[in-house]
Amino acid sequence: MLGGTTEASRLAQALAGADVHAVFSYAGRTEAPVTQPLPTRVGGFGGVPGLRDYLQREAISHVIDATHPFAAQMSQHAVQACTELGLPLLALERPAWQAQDGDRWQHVPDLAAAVAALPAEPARVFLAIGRQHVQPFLEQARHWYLLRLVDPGFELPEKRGTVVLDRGPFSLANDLNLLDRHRITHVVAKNAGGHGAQAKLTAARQRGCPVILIDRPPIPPRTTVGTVEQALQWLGLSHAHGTERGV
Ligand code: 3Y8
Ligand code: NAP
Repeated sequence: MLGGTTEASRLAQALAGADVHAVFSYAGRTEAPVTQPLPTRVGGFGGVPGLRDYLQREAISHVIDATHPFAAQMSQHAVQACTELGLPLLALERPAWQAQDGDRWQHVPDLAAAVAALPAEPARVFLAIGRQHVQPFLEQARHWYLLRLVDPGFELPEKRGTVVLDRGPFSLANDLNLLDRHRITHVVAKNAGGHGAQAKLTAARQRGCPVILIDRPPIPPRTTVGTVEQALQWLGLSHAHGTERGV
């Protein structure tokens, strides 16, 4: 299984509990990822050819893509490799977040549109999208940024903002405190879905804070479920009994 999300961790628990022969895969983007209850591999496969060779060498019978909705390249590669090998592929993907009463969301299609959506007047922006795409926002020099990252090592220029280190899943109390302490006026987030990153949106609603929400990138069609239980059923483990399958 291709991991890296809260749902992937929950599925790993269920597979380990059912004695399924499975291996958990991380990309290796963080220094010390959460330990999983399954044999774990870390690092890229080497594109589609590398993934295809891995799946054949390890005699994998089923692939479950439980990566983040924004991990579009990994998901694309999984579709290609499994199609070429005729391997069953399932995506475990949480539904996108939907606005509720009180939400002040502006949906944008991508990162560039999120930068363009920032207000004309100086703002204090909680940029909750990780560290890969910060530069285009920093170039909007009138704004102050709060970054939340997993690992240390990313410094902001003086007076341009502050970095907090935290891994999540995050709590509402934590994120309300973050908005208040840093006097945040805007939140920028990916429409990740799920519960692990949702607290900042609930906090923004309670504070009447506008959110610029980035739509998910396109991913080719594949069989998709939204819950761990559905993934277990797909594996023929409706009540989590043992099986000879590999994942
Ligand atoms: C390496 C594994 C679990 C999984 C927990 C979820 C929840 C907490 C919220 C905010 C948003 C962000 C970021 C985020 C969340 C969960 C989940 C989720 C968002 C870890 C993890 C890995 C990563 C990679 C990391 C990215 C970054 C994105 C931070 C582990 C903790 C912003 C996405 O420093 C970097 O290079 C980090 C890169 C990809 C996005 C980016 O572009 O920077 N996730 N996150 C996975 C691997 O190597 O395969 O370290 O334990 C996993 C989790 N991150 O098991 O409980 O399920 O979504 N992750 C976003 O949603 O916008 C933080 O701060 O509110
Ligand atoms: P990505 O852009 O879709 O993938 C880039 C490359 O990283 C892939 O082609 C693959 O390398 C490698 N890779 C990605 N996920 C992998 C995995 N689970 N196991 C092995 N290799 C993997 O991916 P990303 O957006 O950087 O996400 C990386 C990881 O962080 C994923 O596990 C994802 O679930 C997690 N994550 C991402 C986000 C986010 O916002 N993007 C948020 C939370 C968690 P090769 O081509 O060499 O095989």
